[in-house]
Amino acid sequence: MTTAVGPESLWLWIGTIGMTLGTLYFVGRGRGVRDAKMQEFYIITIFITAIAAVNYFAMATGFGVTEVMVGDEALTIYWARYTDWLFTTPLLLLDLSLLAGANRNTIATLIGLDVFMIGTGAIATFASTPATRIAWWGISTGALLVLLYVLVGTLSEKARSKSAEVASLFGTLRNLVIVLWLLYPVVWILGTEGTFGILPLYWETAAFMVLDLSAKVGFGVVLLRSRSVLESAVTPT
Ligand code: RET
Repeated sequence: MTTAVGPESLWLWIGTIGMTLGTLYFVGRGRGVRDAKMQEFYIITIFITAIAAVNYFAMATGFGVTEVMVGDEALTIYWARYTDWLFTTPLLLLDLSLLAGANRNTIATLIGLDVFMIGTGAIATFASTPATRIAWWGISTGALLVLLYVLVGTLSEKARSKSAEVASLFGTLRNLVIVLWLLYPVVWILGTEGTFGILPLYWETAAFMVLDLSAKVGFGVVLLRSRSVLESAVTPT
């Protein structure tokens, strides 16, 4: 089950290499961390980039790609994005939740909304008429907006009860997530999936690669930068 991959494979290979290097870097940083609570951050973050690395590899080698007919037009669909996002976006939210000291209900709400968002986004991607594609995109984007609302409300309030440095790190990561995550539905709708034909597949693939590397490797670098901040995050106050 392999499909010919076009010139956009350049970006998919850069994504594969970037995610692999990110994984190795986080493994290196995590060595020697003994505290079980602190290890959680490293384990989660390592899985985020490792899962992305294999999905990028699947896309670059033509496994993670298929065609979807919309009317009489055949769209090239990189489905492995969705298997990547389905697992990695909940893990990113888990990192943020642990940092903020969120309770179980808040974590479940965030991850529930997230899976709902990626699931309905996948339906949008495979739907066979432009109108239904846009409708599912709207449903998925609605879930994203509610998710970000919880991030800004409940989760930020939780983080404020932590030490000043943890609250500040949380604020940085939260803002990064807000900006980057909002760009995904924009790239989707302007790209080939949106069927408006504004952004060709080549540039869409480049845009998703830059977003994915920033949202995963960039996020992880900022999160794991300071051991002392993480230490204070896992110390009960
Ligand atoms: C889709 C299309 C439908 C509308 C929306 C989307 C949102 C995707 C998001 C993806 C985030 C991915 C991340 C990857 C990790 O690096 C599915 C594109 C709202 C928010 C952060």
